[in-house]
Amino acid sequence: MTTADNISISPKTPVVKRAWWKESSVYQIYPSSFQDSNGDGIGDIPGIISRLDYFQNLGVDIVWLSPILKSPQVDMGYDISDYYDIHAPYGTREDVDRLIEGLHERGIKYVMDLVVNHTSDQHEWFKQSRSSTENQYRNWYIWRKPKHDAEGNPEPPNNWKSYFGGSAWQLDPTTGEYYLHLFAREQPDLNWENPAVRAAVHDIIRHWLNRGVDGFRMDVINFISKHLDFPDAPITEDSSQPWQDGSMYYACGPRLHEFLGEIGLILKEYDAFSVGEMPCVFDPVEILKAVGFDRHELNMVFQFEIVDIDHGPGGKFSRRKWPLSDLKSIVSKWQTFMHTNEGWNALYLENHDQPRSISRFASQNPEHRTTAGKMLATFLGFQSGTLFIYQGQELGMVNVPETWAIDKFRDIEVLNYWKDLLDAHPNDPDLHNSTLSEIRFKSRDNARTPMQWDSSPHASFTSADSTPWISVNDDFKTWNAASQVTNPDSIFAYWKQVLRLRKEKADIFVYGDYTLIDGENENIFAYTRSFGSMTALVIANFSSSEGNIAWKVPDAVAEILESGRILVANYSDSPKVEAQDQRVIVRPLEAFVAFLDVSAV
Ligand code: TEU
Ligand code: CA
Repeated sequence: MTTADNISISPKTPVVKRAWWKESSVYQIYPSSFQDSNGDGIGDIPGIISRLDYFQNLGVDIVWLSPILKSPQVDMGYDISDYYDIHAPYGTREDVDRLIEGLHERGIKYVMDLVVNHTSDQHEWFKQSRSSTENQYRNWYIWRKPKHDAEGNPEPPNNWKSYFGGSAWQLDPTTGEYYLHLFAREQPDLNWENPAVRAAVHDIIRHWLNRGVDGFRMDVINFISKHLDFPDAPITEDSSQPWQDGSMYYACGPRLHEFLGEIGLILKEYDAFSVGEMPCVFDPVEILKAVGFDRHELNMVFQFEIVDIDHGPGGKFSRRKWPLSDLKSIVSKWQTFMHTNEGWNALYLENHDQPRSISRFASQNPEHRTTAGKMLATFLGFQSGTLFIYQGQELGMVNVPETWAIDKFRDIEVLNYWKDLLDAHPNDPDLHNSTLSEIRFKSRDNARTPMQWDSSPHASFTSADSTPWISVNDDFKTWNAASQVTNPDSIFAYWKQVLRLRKEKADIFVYGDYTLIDGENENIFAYTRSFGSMTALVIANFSSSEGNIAWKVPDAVAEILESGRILVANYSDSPKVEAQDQRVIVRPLEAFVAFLDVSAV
């Protein structure tokens, strides 16, 4: 079957092609919160260099750093003012050279965050662009004339909303025109229609590849091609809101694959790694256009269907209770589709934009926390795709404490959201309180608290007498790397095992196929991976409150449980199989992998 854009959708599974980037696991570092080396309370590159052995010990192949380039830090470095210089508090270009060298010495690759949908408003290109309609950089950004209301006041060219509140358009007084910014108004969107912009991006890519970078994570890369007529978005949200979701007109726009193809040519020359971030698209056919093996655009994409699963009717700061069967449909959809169609998945539950996975998908209750962290590692770590671990996830770090008031938060998204709420509802303490608890649950700052290295002051993220830019989580005395790295029962040790198994048994865990088992069960997520004579059964009980569950073992997997062996498990004694009536007693949050190779029996 063939659809538009020459994507062929295959009815049967081809043999999955091998590639080094499929067998790699990635560790994401949030530079400002990883390790401070000079006591200014901000993590930095020398700090990361001092922890190089930690990555090697964990067993990752690639380290990805969130942006470290020069930036006014309106959005924590996702607003770049110079693509060739380093944000001074993080270090220098020479520090980056040393970092790359240190990683390479340990056989680890370095992936850089490429933020080119937009720049900072302090970038020289934008300063020029806004200075006059005649400036040679004018057309590097997206400028439009105002609309006018009945009184003749200027209004934005359309009703698109920005991710960080208000309209996505900002009126610039110098020329009386609006520019587009899908994120903060200090993050103007580049005009990719302009070949000079694309050439400038290609130069940046080559520059860093030549300097030793091994690949890129590309920020909101599916937003770079917009519908140029800029239509109004349909009213899909609260209709009293003037600003609506315009993503249907800028996500995966008309020229996306042409632009990605140009970048892909450069990446191919260097055999570079690539993962694109693609919010707002849930159709795998759309994403296959970028990640199809022979398309030579991107290796893989972060899709958002899992991390958007609990967004309620009022957006991310409202809740939605989701049944496990929803998660099963989502996971199975992507697993099966990419496997059958020569695409590839990026596997993640956390990053710098998401709350902590234990708090969100399982239970951070102290009696369950370790089991929960290991359960999620099992659930995610044996799927098909390239595995991403976000700093602290390997330690079971959780969301910010319930005691955090709004003044503890640092993220522009949350602070703008809060300000808009106070403006709209100044005298509604109940609403303020309920919103604050949503913020504690979903805010991006949950992921941004400093790494918890040990039980010393500030968890040794920074020196005892300095103040971290954002508070360390209260639980650091118990929950830290020092207490876990040498403990064989820790979450850290468990992740290490998962990473090792993916390497040792790459045939099955990287290249094998995926089958969902018992899709209706609302507590237990079970799937198999198989390759040749090998089958692995992965069981993850998401429930912590149902007590023990007597799981009727489906016929398809009974043999694996009876004759196979356990590769990894999050309870210290083996799973309780009652062979006679084909039941397994699955304990709260229990997870394990049973493995059978029939050629070896
Ligand atoms: O995020 C893009 C994005 O759409 C979300 O993950 C975003 O954080 C979320 O919608 C807010 O609710 C990327 C970066 O990962 C993020 O840190 C940046 O703020 C954003 O792009 C702009 O560069
Ligand atoms: Ca520092």
